[in-house]
Amino acid sequence: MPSENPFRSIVPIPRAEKLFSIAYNSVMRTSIRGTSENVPPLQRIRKKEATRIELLSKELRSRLFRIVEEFPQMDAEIITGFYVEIIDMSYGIDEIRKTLGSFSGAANVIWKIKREHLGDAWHARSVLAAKDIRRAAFGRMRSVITKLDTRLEFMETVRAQTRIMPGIDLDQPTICIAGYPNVGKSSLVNAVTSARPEIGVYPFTTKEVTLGHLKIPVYASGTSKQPITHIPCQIVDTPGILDRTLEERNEIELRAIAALKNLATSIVFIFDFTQKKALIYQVNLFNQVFREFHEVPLLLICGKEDLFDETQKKDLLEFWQDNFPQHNLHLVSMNDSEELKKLLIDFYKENQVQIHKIMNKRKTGEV
Ligand SMILES: Nc1nc2c(ncn2[C@@H]2O[C@H](COP(=O)(O)OP(=O)(O)OP(=O)(O)O)[C@@H](O)[C@H]2O)c(=O)[nH]1
Ligand SMILES: [Mg+2]
Repeated sequence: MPSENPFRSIVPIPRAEKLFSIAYNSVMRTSIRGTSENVPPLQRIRKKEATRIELLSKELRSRLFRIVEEFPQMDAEIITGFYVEIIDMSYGIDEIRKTLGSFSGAANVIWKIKREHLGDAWHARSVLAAKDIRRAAFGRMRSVITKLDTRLEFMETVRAQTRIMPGIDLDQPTICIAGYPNVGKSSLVNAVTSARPEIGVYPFTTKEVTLGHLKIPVYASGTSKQPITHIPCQIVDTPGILDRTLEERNEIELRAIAALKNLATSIVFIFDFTQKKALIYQVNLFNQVFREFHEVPLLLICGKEDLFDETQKKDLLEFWQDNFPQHNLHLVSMNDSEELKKLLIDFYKENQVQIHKIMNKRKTGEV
């Protein structure tokens, strides 16, 4: 499995007009050997125009095949399942396959056009006829490319969007930050990593899955002051998820689910008890996540601690103890980045055996 975003290095895909004109200009600039002044004019022009037909066909075909070949195979066996799911949701894998297939089809049509005109160019009766034959071949090739315009535009949209997706390394532990909208997920990622996801007062501020990194220090012994090494860990910010069934979820929520399903080796679930009306929905959502991902170590955080007074904090923790005695809840403020880092590092260390078990399963495609 590649550790980088497999779409990052695909070169921009031009629109039809541009694709044709780049190929056309390159062919018309090429000097053709064996067409010097001491060869009879008709013979010279026949060779020149026939060669141009060959060259344009070759140029266009290689440009079309390059687009097809550069795009990674949309197969979860080959690229991380996360990418496959996200791209399928946004553009449809079948649509992409069909579009790439139409580029290969067009390349074959261009090859046929070349074959149909080449003999005529070599046997042209006059200089003018040779040029006309070449123009006719070029015209037909151009119209094949023009018909691909909306498909080329579509593939360029796919390329531009997919290249900015995070590069995931399945060899690193991955903590996915999940929860109801507006609870402080991006604020946490902002506090513990150098990533700067957008933070907003409105729900669904985060629309895409984004990535930050946290280094987990490893000490030789419990008394060592200096770490001997660091374990790199990916922290994934996800869009908010509402309490509803998979069928009812919007595309933004489904991106969060795709990250939890395909990337998470542990999950931090954040509650926001200041959203009182939504509390029941948050609890339902937590139950869903807990059921669905029961194998994955789960850390529960209640954010916005700074907005509660001491009595409210006490009531809140009592409420939690009475209703969910089996789950520990950590009350924190997203402004306290040191405490948050410590919480995440301890969480990793307490669960590292299970985390690495899940990492191995993900790499071998077992989960
Ligand atoms: N006072 C206080 N405000 C917080 C805390 N954490 C987050 N906020 C505020 O809560 C709001 C939402 O924070 P975000 O980090 O964008 O929340 P989110 O869960 O990423 O939201 P979505 O991406 O929309 O799902 C912002 O106005 C933050 O400033 C906190 O610990 N204390
Ligand atoms: Mg967010």
